[in-house]
Amino acid sequence: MEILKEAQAKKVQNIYRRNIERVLGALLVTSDFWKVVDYSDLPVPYTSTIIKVLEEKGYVKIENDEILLTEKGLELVKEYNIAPYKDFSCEACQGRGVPFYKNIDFYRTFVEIAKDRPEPVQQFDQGAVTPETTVSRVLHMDMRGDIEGKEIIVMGAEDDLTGLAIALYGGYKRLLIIDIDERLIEFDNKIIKELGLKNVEARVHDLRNPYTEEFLGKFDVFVTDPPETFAAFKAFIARGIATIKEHGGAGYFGLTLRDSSIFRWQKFQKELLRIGAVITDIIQDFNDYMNWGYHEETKAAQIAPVNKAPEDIWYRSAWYRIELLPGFERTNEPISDEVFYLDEEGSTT
Ligand code: SPD
Repeated sequence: MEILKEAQAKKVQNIYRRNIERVLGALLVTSDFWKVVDYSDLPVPYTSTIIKVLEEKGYVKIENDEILLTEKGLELVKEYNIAPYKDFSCEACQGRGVPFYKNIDFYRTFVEIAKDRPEPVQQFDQGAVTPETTVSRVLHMDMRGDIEGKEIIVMGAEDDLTGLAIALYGGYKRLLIIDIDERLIEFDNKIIKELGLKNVEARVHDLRNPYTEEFLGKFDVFVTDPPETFAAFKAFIARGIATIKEHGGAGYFGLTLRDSSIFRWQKFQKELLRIGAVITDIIQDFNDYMNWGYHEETKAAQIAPVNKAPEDIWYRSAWYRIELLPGFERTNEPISDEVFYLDEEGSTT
């Protein structure tokens, strides 16, 4: 409670005792700050503040960019029976429940095509998921009956190439891919043309602008991966829901705990229920993001208690699937770009 109060005094409000325990449990198995963030399921600024309080109180020391529990820290862990972080997730599917190699030809084709993809840019908070993740997303959608014969819109986050992957996979009735980044749309269109892919269109669109009639109520399924501020969540998810034709339609998106707290998840989830959605799937750590080249320029790098950049995958997100129930709400208001990417919990943009 003392550690919690100190962290809260440093303006970290959205944490509770369990978060301190998770950080200590992570420190029992790793000294890498970015792994501690991952294992704690906490936003970077919150993990950083907790580590700084632990250091001030002599429970940890930082040497050569490694965070180490001191004798006093080890005694604390023992006194409160804090368990080390454990990972028993399935090695075959990497915890996703969908092994990417179930359709190995599709995976190989996607990897070959994705090797020339544009680099992530900071301007749009890009950071692409691994090819294994993208392929698993598509297989998961197909498994849930959301590809065959469906009209699908992929909205933003095309740095993950999920739209292109669905186009390669086929089986849908119609596919529309929209993204603000011209480079990604050009990349998709080049492949679509070269391979002669049918019933698919990729075009530039800024999701902050309201949709025209051509988007509203025209699709069975939407897919996106929003930044984590509430404004961005509304821009991406409310817009996605507005594209759905009728009840029974579905939406897919990632939500992370690296740029957002569990308290904000509750706010997101309440908003989903209010709109008339039901959450059918939350697969924790489904999405693995490859490290992005602009890390040094981010708030995350500045506030981290170490100078070492992440070397391995540490940024992961849960994959959500929602279904729309009778009477669901369609909204289509302009979205302000204030706090679109960064706020007190977000730091990786
Ligand atoms: N800026 C780092 C990469 C962030 C990628 N977006 C993740 C969104 C999760 N909803």
